[in-house]
Amino acid sequence: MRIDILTLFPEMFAGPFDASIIARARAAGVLDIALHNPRDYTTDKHRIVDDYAYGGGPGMVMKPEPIFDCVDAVRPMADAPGKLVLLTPQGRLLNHDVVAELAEEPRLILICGHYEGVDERVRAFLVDDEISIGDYVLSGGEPAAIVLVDAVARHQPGVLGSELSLEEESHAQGLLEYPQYTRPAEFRGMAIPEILLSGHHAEIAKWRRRQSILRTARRRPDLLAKAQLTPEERRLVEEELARE
Ligand code: 6GU
Repeated sequence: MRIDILTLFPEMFAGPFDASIIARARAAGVLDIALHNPRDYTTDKHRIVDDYAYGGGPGMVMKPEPIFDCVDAVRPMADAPGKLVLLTPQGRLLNHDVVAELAEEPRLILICGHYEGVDERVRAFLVDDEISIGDYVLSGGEPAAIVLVDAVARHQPGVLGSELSLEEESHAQGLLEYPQYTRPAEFRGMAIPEILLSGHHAEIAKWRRRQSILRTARRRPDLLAKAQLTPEERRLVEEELARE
């Protein structure tokens, strides 16, 4: 997958893209990331990328020309035209399904918004999609782009140790993940659940499913409402929550 990122602050990506999963995906050749600065596509002496809002009001707005010109230059840098995504708190909320959908694209071109926003003509006439990572305001789209790239990279073939870990993971089934333990089996008087030492794989799988369901019921009832549970599992939730 190819990802182009248009940003006024390319230096913000150096750390996150050079460590862990993203670095491994890039090294393996399944993820090709290129950074581009719209400021390099200005034509005036002062390389101005923002201006006052028509109609007045506080804050600056990103000018349309450097963004349109940058996109025009970046498009032909790879074969696929790419899906053009604006990162903005006004976008649709990123979740597991949206990540899985974006991960299927051969190419994404991400635009990181800044200041009070971008000129509306970028939204209306240039971008294909708008994404937000949550209901709070960041000072720019860069941290959101990093989140999106990380989440999408995990879906690329060969990036995780095994493809199974993606399916098992939190949210893939619409449930939160079950509790995980590693050695030692007892630490400062805290023992792990005995079932995990039993070697009964089917019983362990049942325990984990139960833990996932109950944890989701307690912490994220909104997710549980949408999850695929058997009538028996629904009963279990009712019983356990009634007890608390
Ligand atoms: Cl994508 N951008 C900004 N500036 N703030 C956000 C966001 C994006 N997602 C949540 N808050």
